[in-house]
Amino acid sequence: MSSQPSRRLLRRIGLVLSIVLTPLLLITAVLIGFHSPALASSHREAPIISKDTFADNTDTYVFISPENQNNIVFVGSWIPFEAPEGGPNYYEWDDSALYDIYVDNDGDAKADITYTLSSKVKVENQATFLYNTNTIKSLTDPNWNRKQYITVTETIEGNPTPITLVANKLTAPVNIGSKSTPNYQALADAAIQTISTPQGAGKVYAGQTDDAFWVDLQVFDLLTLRGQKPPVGYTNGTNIPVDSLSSFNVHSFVVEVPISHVTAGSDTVVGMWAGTRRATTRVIQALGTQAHSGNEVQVSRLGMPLVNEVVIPLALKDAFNSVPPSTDLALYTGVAGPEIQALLQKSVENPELGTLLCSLYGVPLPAAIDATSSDLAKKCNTAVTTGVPRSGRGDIFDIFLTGMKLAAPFTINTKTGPMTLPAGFNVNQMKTVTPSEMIRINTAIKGDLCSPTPSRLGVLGGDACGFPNGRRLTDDVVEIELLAVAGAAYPVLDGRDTSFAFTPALIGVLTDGIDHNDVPFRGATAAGEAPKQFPYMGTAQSGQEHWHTNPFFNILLTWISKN
Ligand SMILES: [Ca+2]
Ligand SMILES: [Ca+2]
Ligand SMILES: [Ca+2]
Ligand SMILES: [Ca+2]
Repeated sequence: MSSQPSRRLLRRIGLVLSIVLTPLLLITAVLIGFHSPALASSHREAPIISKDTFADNTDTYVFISPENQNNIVFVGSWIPFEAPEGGPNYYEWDDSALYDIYVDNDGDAKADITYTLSSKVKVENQATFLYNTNTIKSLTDPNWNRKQYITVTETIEGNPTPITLVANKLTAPVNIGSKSTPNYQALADAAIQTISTPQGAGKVYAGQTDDAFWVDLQVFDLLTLRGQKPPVGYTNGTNIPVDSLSSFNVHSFVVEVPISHVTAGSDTVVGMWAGTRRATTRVIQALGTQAHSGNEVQVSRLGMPLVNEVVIPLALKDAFNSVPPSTDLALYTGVAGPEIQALLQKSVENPELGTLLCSLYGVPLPAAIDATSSDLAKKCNTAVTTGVPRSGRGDIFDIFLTGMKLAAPFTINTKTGPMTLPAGFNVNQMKTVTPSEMIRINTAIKGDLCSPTPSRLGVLGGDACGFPNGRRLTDDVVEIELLAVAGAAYPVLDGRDTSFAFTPALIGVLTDGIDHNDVPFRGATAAGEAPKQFPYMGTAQSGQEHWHTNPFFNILLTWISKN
């Protein structure tokens, strides 16, 4: 497994080097030549939500539709680590939860459009313990005993009456195996719903899919990146990278609508995040029943990947899951008290991950208090003035909280060749800026402006159509964020510390050896290729085929690829 990407990537290096002009891109090119690294996006990232699996957002994505450049696609995934063979009560949407995808189009950090998924299970035959009593040949097949129906609404801000886009339609069953679900793809496709908006048709899918995130979670062993030499990798034991999420499924809610349906006025940028709501009160009743009542409150939230995982400190993780982006600025500027303000601001503008990279592995940080000091407290921290937002790392602040505007020229790869964007170029900042955490995408950056060979490193790879300008399924966000924390984007987004230069020699260290998803996305012919077909996520993996990747399997794959 590890030998294949390196040959492919070496070829890409040559390609990139031949057209790269800016130092940042050179750095990226060097980076591509080495193996990559890791952190899970938002899987079990906070103490309380980790005990509420069915409400746990795992990832969010927003990208221009590969099928239609006039459409935008929003994806929310939930339920981490779904083992495909997890029966007899297989994974499904939680009927007592509401799953939301939020879109802000005017920059006030409040949702202007909310897509809400709810579900209802109907058991056809209570006399069996089985999920299905024979092969499931269609969604309406009576052999599928535990059917689930979905409803999707669209709520427009200011209009109290939601619009029903999908009314009580069957979703797909889970992918069990070749006896129960021999033609799983057809079942999943049958669950795709066509929806209509005033600006044109769209699509919805809400059901089991492959988990599109990939990462070696062993990174949480004191920031170990397997595949690297010690001290970054291990001295003893297994040092082979593993995609910890390989072979696992999630449940995904995918909404595709015309771009013009979600943008406002002349602003081409929108922000998106997802969340889960639950009723405040659950009453455990006699005979194994439960009752849910009270207001629906948010218990999970996810915009940018890895924010709650590695940016937000433990003390605030579950609180973060409970608040909307519209409260972020108030918390950041001290409404909840000076301690929280200081903690939040430090978490973003002097990220702990950067301090760890610097103190454990000697990665130099931008705007270090004293870059030459032998005192790690000075060398490995950036000064932050509490109460003055963006006084610390402006690059991290912009990427996560406002969207990006260039502080210095930056060259991207386009269909017609390299194009240098001038200082001041607006990558993905809305006209009105309310600092708040969400994924922002400039819907005008698409088509010919994208790199003809999409870079898994997104904007850092010279591909303006990738993360953190939106997030595609193929973007290697673990690596992009490690690089960003190490200052790869600092010169073009902040640059106030003119003595800082991102060190190419360090780039090979910040990789986890896992470059792409374990299975092809929908419509693609190989893992790592861009998806071509709605709902874009890889087809749910089968319980029959479930073989969780382990180092020995990797060795076997490597051997097979060489022989
Ligand atoms: Ca990676
Ligand atoms: Ca989560
Ligand atoms: Ca708004
Ligand atoms: Ca996967």
